[in-house]
Amino acid sequence: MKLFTYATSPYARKVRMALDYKGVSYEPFERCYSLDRKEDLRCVSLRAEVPTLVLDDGRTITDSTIISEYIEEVYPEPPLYPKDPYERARVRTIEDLCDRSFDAVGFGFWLSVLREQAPESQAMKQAAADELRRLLAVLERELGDRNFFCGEVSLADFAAICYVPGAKTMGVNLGEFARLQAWTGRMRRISVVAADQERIGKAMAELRSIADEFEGPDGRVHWRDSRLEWPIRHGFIDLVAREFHAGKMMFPPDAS
Ligand SMILES: N[C@@H](CCC(=O)N[C@@H](CS)C(=O)NCC(=O)O)C(=O)O
Repeated sequence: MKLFTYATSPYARKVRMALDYKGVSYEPFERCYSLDRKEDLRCVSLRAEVPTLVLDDGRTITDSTIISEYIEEVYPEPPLYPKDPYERARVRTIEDLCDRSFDAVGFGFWLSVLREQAPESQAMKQAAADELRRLLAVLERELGDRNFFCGEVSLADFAAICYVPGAKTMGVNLGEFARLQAWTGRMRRISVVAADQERIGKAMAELRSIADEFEGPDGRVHWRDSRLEWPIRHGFIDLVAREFHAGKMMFPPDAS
């Protein structure tokens, strides 16, 4: 199998950890953001997003949640979803919170760093940090006194580890969330998580600029669903309008 992936994409990281945890072998193809950097990915995925899994017979699966469910069905051991239906629902809920809300808050934060000169930049950073604290409090409650979110290690843990350690960069002290901090330590001791942390650490160290990471060569940023909701909900609609009128927004292709 082939996996279109990218070291800093939380969606791709989640899927990679799931495959590694189950001992499934695949060939990773690093494809960074922006449509013009990944013609081959465009040919196999309607939305041209990472992660995309290409099976040995050429069939493809896109979207980290759908890929993870497929992997679980084809490679059930070790399981990444608990047996209990309610706990399975909790895995999906926590994964969704990460994919939708944590992603949007992080996107808002990095956009404010990228647009440092914009009048809204400081307020956006503050709004992102404030909402991140509220999201971390939700995770802290979900974790409760368990070692992992849903008993044993599950996809919920792999989804969350892609976001929780990033709190520091956004000015939020993880020490405010003692249970999550201890969970982070436990997660880092899992070999596939340690390997992921090494990959992301290396990618961040090699980053030349935020623009390099965030924008394609045409200067456009990838927007979609909750990434669009977040700045509007927080009152930064003028910044979004300026981005749009300056031709700096990139959306997944039509009919995807
Ligand atoms: N719902 C998708 C979201 C995937 C996604 O947004 N991937 C981003 C990277 S984090 C991407 O490939 N963006 C396209 C681009 O920037 O060109 C999933 O769960 O896999």
